[in-house]
Amino acid sequence: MRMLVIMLTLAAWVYCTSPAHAEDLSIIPRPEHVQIGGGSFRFSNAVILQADGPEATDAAQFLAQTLQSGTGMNLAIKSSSDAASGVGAVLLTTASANHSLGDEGYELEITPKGVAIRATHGAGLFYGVQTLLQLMPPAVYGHSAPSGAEWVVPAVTIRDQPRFRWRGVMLDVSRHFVPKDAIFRYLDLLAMHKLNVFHWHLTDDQGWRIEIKKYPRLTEVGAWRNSAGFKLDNKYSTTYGPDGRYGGFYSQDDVREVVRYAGRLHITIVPEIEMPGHATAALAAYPELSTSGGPFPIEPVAGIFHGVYCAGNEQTFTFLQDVLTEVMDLFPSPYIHIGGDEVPEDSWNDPKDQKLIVDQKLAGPKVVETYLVNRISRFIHSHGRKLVGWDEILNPDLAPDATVMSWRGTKNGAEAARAGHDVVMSPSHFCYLDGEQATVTEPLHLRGWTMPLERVYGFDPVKELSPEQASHILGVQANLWTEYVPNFESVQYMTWPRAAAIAEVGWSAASPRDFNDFKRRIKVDESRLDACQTDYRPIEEDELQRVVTASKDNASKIQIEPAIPGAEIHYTLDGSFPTRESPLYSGPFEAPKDCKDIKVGYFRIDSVAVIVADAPLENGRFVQPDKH
Ligand code: TNX
Repeated sequence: MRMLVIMLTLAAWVYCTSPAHAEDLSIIPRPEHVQIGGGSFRFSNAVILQADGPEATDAAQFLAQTLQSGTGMNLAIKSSSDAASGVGAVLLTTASANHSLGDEGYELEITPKGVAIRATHGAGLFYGVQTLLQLMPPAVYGHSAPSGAEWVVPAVTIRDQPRFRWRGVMLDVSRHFVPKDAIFRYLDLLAMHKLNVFHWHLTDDQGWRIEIKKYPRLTEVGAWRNSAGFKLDNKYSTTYGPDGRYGGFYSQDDVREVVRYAGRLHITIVPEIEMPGHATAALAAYPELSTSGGPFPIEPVAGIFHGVYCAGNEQTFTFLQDVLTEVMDLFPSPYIHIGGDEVPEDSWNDPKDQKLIVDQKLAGPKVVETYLVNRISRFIHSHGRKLVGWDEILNPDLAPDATVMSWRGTKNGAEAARAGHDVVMSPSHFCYLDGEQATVTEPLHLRGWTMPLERVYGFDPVKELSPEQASHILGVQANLWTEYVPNFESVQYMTWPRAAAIAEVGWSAASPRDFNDFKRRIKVDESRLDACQTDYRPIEEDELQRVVTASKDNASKIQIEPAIPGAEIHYTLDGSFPTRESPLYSGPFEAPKDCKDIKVGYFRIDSVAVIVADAPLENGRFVQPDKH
């Protein structure tokens, strides 16, 4: 089915490669300035890529590799001094760029004779290449060229640069582990949408996911739990060790590979090592560093726990600094995230922390966390890096160069900016991708609130801030917590297309913001995601209102609409959550009279994203068709 959609989209594309209007292009995020020219430029093996230095060569190589795998074309790369310029050339250059383009901006000029991409830095050239690729048929992102496809781009001049320099997505790999190869694929898609920060949430109560040579028990003990957890059926999760336990971790070699890969995509990876709370998995391995002494299980459920590092114990600082030293050796990121969220207020009642409060004259328990954060901040700072933390770290005594990630609304971010801290806006009521994408027909989720595409798209990180405060807003970030996102397909489903909305919030000018136009472009983006074989939530499902009806010919029969193309339908009549083992729907049926509701699960064939809708029944009959 998906294949058919790709082919139809492709066919439509080939016949309209020369748009008359800028509004016909489908670039995400929307570029700053677009001027349509006349005619088009055709890619073929005869086209030469001319690069004028190492950064341009990197961008040219990325373009050549993408075209190679997507179209089968083999384009030669030449240094611009020895290549014949003119017809049939794609020029990539940092030499003649206009400096007002900034660090990440670019100019892309396409005429029937050739293509030029100009930027001041490699990142800009890379984004120029991404835009060029988005002007091609979406199949360019795939791995098998459809026969007869024409690789033609419209003549156009684009000048473009980002609104914010931090355009991030956070992925929680603690609650559910995402293997290294999947991380590569995830990064590819972030880069396609000009997102430039991958915040890797590597540790939490439910799992420690990064090898630390000095403390091997962190991954020997901390990376594994007895079940998939979160009361989920084990079969929805995919990463089990040889002994059958759930979990996994990245070796230091894995991390180096991922960091190198991200670097080529101009993505900074910001690692997060949670402290002082959300530390149960670490403390299961080293309970002597905790406030209570333990023992601790690797938590198999969601929540806020008392696995907290003891700030009154010097060994805690030795440990945390050793861990961060290895982390900073692995990650070149200027920012190191230390968590800092959701520390229970009564955490510091143990004798060592009580003594610390007296000795250091700390004004109450909340300041114990600040004491720990500021010591760690000094340590990170002395290594030439900056600390980032969730907004709970905000406190009058917080080290001035600490960056605050505002998740409990935007007001903490606004306050932090007023106090002179840099801020990343990531408020849960706009940016949390663990919220369901619609009110019906969505997978099991944690938040119990709805985070539809339109809401994410409508976010403005500097709304209601003074110019002075706004100058401290580094940018925006979407967060995907994975308590109920048990495998990589579900990660993709929850990420796309909402991360594309965050990309546009972070990159494109605040106005115009036209959601209908964004949806039109998302339809094309879906074809790109199809070509990448990436799951996502199709936007036409927004129009999905009613999935259960009484059948027309016999009102006593229940009829379930095949609302999601290609999905298997399973249902339950006892209120339980449908699984693939629940009865398979094969046509209208009569429900028992005592049955109160029907739950319908749409199971995509190619993933386990479960989509559930409810409908009330009375005397075994479906009663409110218009209210769903
Ligand atoms: C709060 S946001 C958390 C996470 C949970 C998330 C669930 C934040 C800094 N902490 O530990 O996974 O809610 O939405």
